[in-house]
Amino acid sequence: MTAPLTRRLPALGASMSPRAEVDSALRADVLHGLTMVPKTLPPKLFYDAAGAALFERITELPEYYLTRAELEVMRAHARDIATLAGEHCALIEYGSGAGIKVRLLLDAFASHDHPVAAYVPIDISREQLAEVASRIAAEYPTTPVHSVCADYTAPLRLPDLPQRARRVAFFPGSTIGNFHPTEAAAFLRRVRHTIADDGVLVLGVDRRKDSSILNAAYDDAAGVTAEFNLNMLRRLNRELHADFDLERFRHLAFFNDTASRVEMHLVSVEAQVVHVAGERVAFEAGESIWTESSYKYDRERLDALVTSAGFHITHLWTDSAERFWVAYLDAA
Ligand code: AVJ
Repeated sequence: MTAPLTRRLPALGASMSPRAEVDSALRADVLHGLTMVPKTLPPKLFYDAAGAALFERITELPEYYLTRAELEVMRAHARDIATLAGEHCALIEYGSGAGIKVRLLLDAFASHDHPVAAYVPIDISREQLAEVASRIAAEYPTTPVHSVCADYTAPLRLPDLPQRARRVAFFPGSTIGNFHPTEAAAFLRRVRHTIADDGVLVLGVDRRKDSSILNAAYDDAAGVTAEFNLNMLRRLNRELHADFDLERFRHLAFFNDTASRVEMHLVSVEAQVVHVAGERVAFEAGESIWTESSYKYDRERLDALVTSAGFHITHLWTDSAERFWVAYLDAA
């Protein structure tokens, strides 16, 4: 993996790494995944500019309750979080996306008369990150913003933060669900290391629930999630000179109860050969590319996860329909 790419605002539009470097990492990830059994592509590849925009549309779908449920919890408890975390905090957000949720926290800290000493948004979607970081820097002029365009599934280096600032990590959206539980624990251990002994983690987690609700959330009637899934192939066609025919793959999403995860796949509707970055990739009829897992947590699984990563749940909030959790975690 390449080194983390950091910069200070307002260096908008500055290229953070040579294009060729990015492409070779993408090529390696994709060819590695497509030679595995079963074929797999990592969900981080969803988020090119078109994919980030499609995900924003998903968050507004009637079936996709996650974002609304989490916002409900954040609106109810952002002030509690700011009170608990206290003064002189550096806020580090893993996956800043459209930058909506963090405003609730930034506002809550500001209304307690102790605005955060720094905000570090980390995201893989370069265009969206640049836009969000510059807007937040403009709206919160006393808060230095240091954006980091990086894949946080790999170890990354963060910019220097204000001395003595308490580190508050924010990992919203239930993106933790994209990791296999073993990897989720390894990731949270890295976060635990980053925030140090006096740090905090605010974690958004989707709760395990009836499969009919989950299946609808990941296979919406309007077909936006299907479009989001297929967009990964469109991206590979463009960036890796691949020749996926989007008419010959279909979106599949279902809750796997045994593993407690929603799986998303792209299923080849017939036997075919696709070319990707100069390599041949053969598909049998019905064979799929596994593009995402979204693990769903019950209390037992959540406790096991956070405990194994060296955290302790001090507060656990949910929405009125009890679909989603926001956990406030201390270093154990
Ligand atoms: C952004 C990873 C939380 O898993 O629910 C939405 C992505 N995939 N619909 C999720 C997603 C399909 C989303 N996360």
